[in-house]
Amino acid sequence: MKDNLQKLKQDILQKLSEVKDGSALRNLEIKTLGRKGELTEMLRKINTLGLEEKKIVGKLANDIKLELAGKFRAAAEVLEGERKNEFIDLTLPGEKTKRGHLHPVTILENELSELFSSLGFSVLSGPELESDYYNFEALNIPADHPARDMQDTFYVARTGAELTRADADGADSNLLLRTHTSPMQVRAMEKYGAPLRVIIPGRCFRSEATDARHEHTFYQLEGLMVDKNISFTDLKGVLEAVVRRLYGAETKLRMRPKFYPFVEPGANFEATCFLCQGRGCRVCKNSGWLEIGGSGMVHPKVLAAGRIDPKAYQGFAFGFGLTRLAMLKYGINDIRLFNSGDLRFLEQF
Ligand code: FA5
Repeated sequence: MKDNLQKLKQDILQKLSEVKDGSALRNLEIKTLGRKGELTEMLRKINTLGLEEKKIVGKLANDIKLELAGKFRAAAEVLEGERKNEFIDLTLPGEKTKRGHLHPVTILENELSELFSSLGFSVLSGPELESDYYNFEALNIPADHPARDMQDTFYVARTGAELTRADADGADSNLLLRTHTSPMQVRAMEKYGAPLRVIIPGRCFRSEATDARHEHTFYQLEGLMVDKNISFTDLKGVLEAVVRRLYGAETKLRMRPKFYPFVEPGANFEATCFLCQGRGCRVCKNSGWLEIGGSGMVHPKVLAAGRIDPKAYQGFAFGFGLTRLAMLKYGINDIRLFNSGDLRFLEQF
């Protein structure tokens, strides 16, 4: 036991000579002299020795304990002295905290939300995990409609609890990742009735073969206005105001007929190419125009699904491809960069 005590003492003195700061010193002191410290444990064992041995070893252990306590005190004083003498240069520049910033799609979403709010629209959000009913059926796209092929998506199995909600959503309603923000048209009409002015920005999903302009996960911004005596000219006026705000006062808007089952008539809308100002370039495939989204007058069947009388009210709706808008605004040539998480890309905004 005497040998063990001597060995422990040498060990501790060695470690003490290597200590560089106050917190390391405190840790070593606790490990040695603390309640469960190595030396304390050894002192406890002395009780198990015979009387004669106890006297000799006990004295040695106490001497070592006192000696080490003194060494710890001395080391603490030295470190404290060094700390006080340390020179702190207050004129050195501080460490810079890295600040994050908004994603380019969020910047655009905020800009458009502000613009539409100034036109009297409220901003809503809706579920990304949507029912088949709201995503397709209520929008006049029945199960066998060819328009479903254009918007293939990811389907999610329901649990027992969700089946109850499916009944409320409509018959045979499976869950899926929404393919567009249009399901919120019917949800908003059901909840708020007419008259109504809302926009719904949000994330959408499609089972796509991805390329520079198509992603499986992207953002849209839906708009819906329902009132008495609403016409196509109101739709065009609102869309014009938006593209001019986004791309400058000289920007022109072009609308061309396009079929969507939930509007009648339906149209896509295009803006003068931001890069070539309509002269034709690589980005607009030499057409001078860039497609931004789909729009039209709300189909009477969709108004009825939203419990609004189609004989008393009309409405228009539009869906911007928000991620595509961001590509146009910032001159980004590959949509896949948005979800890449690549900081070299994100830090540019
Ligand atoms: C729709 O999604 C309709 N819900 C739009 C609409 C709303 C029409 C209201 C009428 C009334 P479409 O599939 O064309 O339509 O998509 C609209 C826009 O979303 C496209 O112009 C494009 O900008 C964007 N978009 C569609 N698919 C993708 C994709 N895979 N990746 C990125 N953007 C996409």
